[in-house]
Amino acid sequence: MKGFAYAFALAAAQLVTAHYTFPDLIVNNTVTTDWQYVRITANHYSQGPVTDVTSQAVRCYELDSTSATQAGIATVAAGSTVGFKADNTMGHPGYFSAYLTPASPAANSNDAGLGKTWFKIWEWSPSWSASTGLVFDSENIQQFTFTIPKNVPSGQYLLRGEQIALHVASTTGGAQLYIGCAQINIVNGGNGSPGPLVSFPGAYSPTDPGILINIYNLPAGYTGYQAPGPAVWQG
Ligand SMILES: *[C@@H]1O[C@H](CO)[C@@H](O)[C@H](O)[C@H]1NC(C)=O
Ligand SMILES: [Cu+2]
Repeated sequence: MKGFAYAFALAAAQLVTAHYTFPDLIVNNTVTTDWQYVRITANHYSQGPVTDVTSQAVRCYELDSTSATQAGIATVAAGSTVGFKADNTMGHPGYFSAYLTPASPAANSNDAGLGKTWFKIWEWSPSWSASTGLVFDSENIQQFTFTIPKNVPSGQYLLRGEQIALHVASTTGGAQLYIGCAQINIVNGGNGSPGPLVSFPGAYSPTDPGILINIYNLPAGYTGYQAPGPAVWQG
């Protein structure tokens, strides 16, 4: 009976912490419609995460080669606020970030973002103190927003939004990556030189301390969350 009750409680817990997708780009204070500008992802029914950070899926998690051409390209002003809305409350504790890559020849090209061309523009790490441990202020939100850097050059880009959920990240391949890539055309940009540049896959290793981590039992001498990937480009 004990085993049954445990299994039932576990199933119930998994129901209330359902998985999610990021189908909606937020632009000009408007939540756009599902997959209007975001490349439809392979998990659009299952909502399941990417768990292999070395896979091609870690880039944009597209359903197939038509995902790019079926989504539109949103015009976005540099310096404006954009974001992603999930199809569900994001019940898992995790780390959020956003990346851009120039997209050639256009944001809806399948070849966009294949090289070492991505730079991080925003992140939201859990805070930490010795008395509280890791604190995930971002838990249970349904959307996240951030600014397109003012100095980014105008042009076609992919905007990659991500949450790395860390609730079962204590074993290799346990972290759950939720990903969406919006196709955008940045206007009114500047003449900054974005960097450091990384590729997807390539930016993360399965053993990065921000990816392979037991958030409920931190190692001795822990001093705070170490975000995976490059530093945020300061514009
Ligand atoms: C956002 O607003 C700008 C003008 O400020 C406009 O050019 C652009 O088309 C708008 N983008 C979307 C996706 O509505
Ligand atoms: Cu999950």
